Amino acid sequence: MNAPASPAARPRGLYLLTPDDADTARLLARVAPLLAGTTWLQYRNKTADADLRREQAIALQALCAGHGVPLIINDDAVLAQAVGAAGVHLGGTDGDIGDARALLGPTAIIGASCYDQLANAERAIAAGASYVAFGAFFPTTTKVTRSRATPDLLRHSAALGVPRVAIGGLTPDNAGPIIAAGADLVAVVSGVFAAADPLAAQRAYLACFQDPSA
Ligand code: TZP
Ligand code: MG
Repeated sequence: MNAPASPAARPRGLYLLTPDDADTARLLARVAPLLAGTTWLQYRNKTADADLRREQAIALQALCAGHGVPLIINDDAVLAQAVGAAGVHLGGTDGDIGDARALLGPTAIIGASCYDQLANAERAIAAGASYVAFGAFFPTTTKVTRSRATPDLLRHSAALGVPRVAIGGLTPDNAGPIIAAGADLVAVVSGVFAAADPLAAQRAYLACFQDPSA
């Protein structure tokens, strides 16, 4: 059910970010059916306190390990290490990429928010990032965003040599041209978790990878 891997086996497909949900059992029940079609899962919760974040990260790590899906922790490399997650995602003010690499080791997946700037991506990769994220591509109510990335940024960043993630307001109706422009992974919160039928929404995103020009 996952999107097909590229010839170089670069990760490709749906990068699912968790919604803020204070009920851990409910969060797991929402995530579990989606893991078969998820390339990477990011634990992101902007409203939980430290104890709940730790509880949820531990539970998601166990769930993801059982499905062979890498779990990436948003914002917090120390939490990623504590729960044995596959990696961490860092925004511009979330801490140093080199420090995270030193903490998590050479095989960790370390992602960097690069907003709408190729130079941010080049710096992040030089510092040790293993993927870069550009966005927001479209308006979103999930996060207050201050940058608007474009398909041209994806076209002009093909030589970076690491997976490129597109994020922000992506839907099954607008993801195709973003994938066609070069996004390896489409990162999504509301398009899946706020959908009436999250599994059907997920299938619709994955169809965009089969035929990005559609
Ligand atoms: N970073 C840039 S936009 C965004 C994040 C975390 C929110 C993406 O959420 P949605 O609901 O897929 O637009
Ligand atoms: Mg952050």
